Amino acid sequence: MLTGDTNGRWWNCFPPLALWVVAGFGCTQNDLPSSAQLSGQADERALMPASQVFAVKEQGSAQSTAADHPKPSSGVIVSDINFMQADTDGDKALDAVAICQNTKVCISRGRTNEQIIYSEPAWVSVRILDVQDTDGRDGAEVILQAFDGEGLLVCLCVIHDADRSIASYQDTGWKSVTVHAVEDTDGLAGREIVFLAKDPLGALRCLCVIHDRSRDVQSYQDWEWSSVKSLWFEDTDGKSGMEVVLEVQNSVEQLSCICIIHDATQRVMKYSNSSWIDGRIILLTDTNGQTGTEIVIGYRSSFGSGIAVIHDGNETIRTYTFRGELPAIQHVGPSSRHKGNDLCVLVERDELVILADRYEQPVPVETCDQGVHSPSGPSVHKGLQLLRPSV
Ligand SMILES: [Ca+2]
Ligand SMILES: [Ca+2]
Ligand SMILES: [Ca+2]
Repeated sequence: MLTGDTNGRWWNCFPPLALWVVAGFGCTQNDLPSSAQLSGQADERALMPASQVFAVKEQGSAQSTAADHPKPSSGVIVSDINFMQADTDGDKALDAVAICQNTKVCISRGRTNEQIIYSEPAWVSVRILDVQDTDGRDGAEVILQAFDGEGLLVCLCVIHDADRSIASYQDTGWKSVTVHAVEDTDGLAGREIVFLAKDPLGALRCLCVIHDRSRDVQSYQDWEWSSVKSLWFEDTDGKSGMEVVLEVQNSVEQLSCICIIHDATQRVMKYSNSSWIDGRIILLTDTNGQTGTEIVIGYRSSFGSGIAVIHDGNETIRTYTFRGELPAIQHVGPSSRHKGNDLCVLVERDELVILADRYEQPVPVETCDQGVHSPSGPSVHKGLQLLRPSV
């Protein structure tokens, strides 16, 4: 029924099949990622459409909480800001930030009523994306995109109202940029601006991170990233700074890797497995009670299906393989005596199993309550985040 290959570093799970591949990874800086590929097991089983099998359902009496839902930072920042209030100069009083005359950013200082206009000759239109502290110094910076008369990107610009300056970030290779988040990715004061840039031919140029604090741009690139399916911001290693988690599919829409950018150390971890035919991230949750969130992937293989849990904190993957269709996670919650969430999963022939970090193998149970709840207490969802991809 079940074949649980669930222990330790995943390349130790199948010693005869383990194969290291580090190929073509072109980070523009520093370290190559670790990369492992694992040969799959052959089987003739037909594949089900993804929509039929990637299901995560809640059971029991638990109430949904804010933590049940994906973070807004998973998506693209699309809403333009025409007006907002924030302390932009660091004097603790709110200032008013607005688009004015279509091409300029006007700030009205709350304490003095002084009007300050920020513009550049090349700005024919501007979009304010966010107002956040990006440099780690007092005052929130205004993050904007400016375009020329033909609608082409002039810059990603950051207005530092505290010292009345504009930092302009641009590159001839950036035909278009999509800002995905303004988050702290390096663990240092100030939030970083994370975006995907495409070149004039529409190809992915980079996942780039603006460190406005030091006025530099970190560019992460890989030939495989031409089709980033979705990206998430999550602390996966338990160290300060959010990691950027990329779900990457290849040209035939097979899951090609989960890549995790550790911007604090400028390192990219690449998790892939040749047996992943199609798959995606279905859950971000803590499974072991240690700092750092685990990434749960559901995938189909030629052999059947599986669930892989990436422990980025110690750079391991635990893989559970099943012969049937992709298992559906029924419940996620803590056990009575252990930290971290267990997964209760419906597998082939309508059997339920518990996948828990402390067990070597899937543990069959009659009901999900058996494994993941304290016997007398109410069911609790803790740290559950159901994911919907942002394409
Ligand atoms: Ca600031
Ligand atoms: Ca930072
Ligand atoms: Ca981190």
